[in-house]
Amino acid sequence: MSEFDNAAIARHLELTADLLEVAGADKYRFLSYRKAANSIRAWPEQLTALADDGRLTDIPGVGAKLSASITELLHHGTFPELESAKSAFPPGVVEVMQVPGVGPKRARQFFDSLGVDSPHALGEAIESGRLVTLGGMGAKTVENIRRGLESYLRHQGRMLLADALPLAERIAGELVEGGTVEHAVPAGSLRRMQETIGDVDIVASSHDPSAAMAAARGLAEVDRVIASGDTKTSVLTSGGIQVDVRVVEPEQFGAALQYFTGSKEHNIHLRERAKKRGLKVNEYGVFRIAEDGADGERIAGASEDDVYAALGIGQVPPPEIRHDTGEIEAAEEGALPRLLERADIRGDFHAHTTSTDAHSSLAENRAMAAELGYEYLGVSDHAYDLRMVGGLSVAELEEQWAEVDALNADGSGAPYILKGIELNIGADGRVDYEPEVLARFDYCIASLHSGWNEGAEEVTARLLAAMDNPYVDIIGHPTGRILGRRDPLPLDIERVLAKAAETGTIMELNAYPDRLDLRDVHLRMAVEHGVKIAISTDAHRAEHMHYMRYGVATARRGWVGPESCLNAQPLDTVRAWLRRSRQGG
Ligand code: DGT
Ligand code: CA
Ligand code: CA
Ligand code: ZN
Repeated sequence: MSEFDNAAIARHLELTADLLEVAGADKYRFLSYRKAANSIRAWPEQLTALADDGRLTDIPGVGAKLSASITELLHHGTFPELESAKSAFPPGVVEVMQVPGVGPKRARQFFDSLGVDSPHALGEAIESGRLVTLGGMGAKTVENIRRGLESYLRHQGRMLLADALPLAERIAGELVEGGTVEHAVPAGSLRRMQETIGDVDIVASSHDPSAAMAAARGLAEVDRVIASGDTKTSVLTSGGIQVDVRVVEPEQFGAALQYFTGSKEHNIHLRERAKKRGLKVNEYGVFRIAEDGADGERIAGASEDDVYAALGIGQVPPPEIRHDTGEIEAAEEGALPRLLERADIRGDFHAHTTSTDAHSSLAENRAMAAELGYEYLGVSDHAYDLRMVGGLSVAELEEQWAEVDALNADGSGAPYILKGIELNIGADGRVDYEPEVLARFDYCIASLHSGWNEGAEEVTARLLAAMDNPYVDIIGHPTGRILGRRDPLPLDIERVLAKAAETGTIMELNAYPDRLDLRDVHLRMAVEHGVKIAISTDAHRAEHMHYMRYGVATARRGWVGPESCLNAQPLDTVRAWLRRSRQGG
């Protein structure tokens, strides 16, 4: 039996849901697959273990029928509902559906009327002008789809960090446990914690390379071996992910890890630097260059510390910032900032509950916050204007506040719950509720949830207006992007950050794996503007609060230190940073 990891199972269930939706199936049917996929992605244990014990139905949203389908999938690589859904349409139709601006109804329409069966065919239909002849398709809609297709093609073939990292860590662990390798570490874009990953690179050290390569071929996750030589083995996992395992001698491990961590730009800068000093650096070590130009004495290679030191760089730049954007110069001067760490995080400000569209109760979220060692937790459900996901009325808010007060007074010593909300930024920057209601929250997040087709001027103006509202403390997922599915809003980030600095508005770094918004370059700009960052998971079930890890990693990529991070502060500092307390409001 090949081993499917949770992310791979989730993707198969999502594919089934997508196919059913295109086919016009009952909403209840396809949503049940999506809900289950959502739980499974965040589930802390591997489903293969649960299946062995017959415990799959422990997962919320997984009943007897779905449990049987997952068991089939684990044993045979597919299940009957998926196969019958696949046979109804060419699989390319699902890809068409995933193009931003298309969706299931239009994918079906394009297929039925124009035979569009792939993103490529969609591009042709747009170029030839055939799409605009269809009912309901104005020139503006077609233009949106054209841009959506561009964005879709840019992201194709890459996976989310959160889908790849747990797999890579499991594989590295498995290699070490097997006994043939000493160290095994995920390298490449994964070690740099890039938001999307092309392939997984693992660097291993061993005194017995051929045994290590055999171990790589025999990993439980392997579906197919692509190539295997003396120092490198490439495999495809059953989830369709390519993994490159490279093995070196232990005294070369630091040099190999450095080389295969990249980035390419960082490595090129190091190589040039080495050259100027009469040195050469590659994946085997740092060498002096002999008179005749050949490799001379080897002076470093066992550890990354040695490699950088041999090049005259006293500090090792953290992998997340190795992009040749000033980190080498700072490291040389011993001036690297202390970057945020997971252990600095004391709470989470963005977590939804069963009062709106999430799957865990307030008490369950609090229990998770306690498990994570937090001091405080902000509840921030959707506000009234987002009624379609159960946005809270004032009466419902009263109920939630009573529950918060009761939990905070229960003497359990659990993390303190702050009363928050996720407001919707509407036309002209207006938000939900009357000021008297807004004044009763401990803090307010305000997010753009509409206006995806607005221009830069309009959408920036809306955000700036919201930031002038004294009750708006935090801007949620500021650019609104969803990786691989929705491009960021065309915000004028400079103006937004200047306004945030002026008004003391905090910017969210939404840690949900397909958002990571603000992104790295914007975070670094924010820090330079003196803007504070709140790293929040936007949890829609308690387990999602583990996504904080990806938020911290993204913050590090943006050179964010603990002094700029709201939820790295103790509670009294948090209160002082919120706008309302400074304004006596
Ligand atoms: P990915 O896989 O597209 O998410 O990005 P990476 O950065 O993991 O790229 P990958 O897998 O092609 O190569 C892994 C690392 O190996 C890369 O980060 C740096 C190093 N590397 C690869 N090709 C070159 C190269 O041509 N020159 C240098 N200096 N380093 C390279
Ligand atoms: Ca890679
Ligand atoms: Ca690679
Ligand atoms: Zn939210």
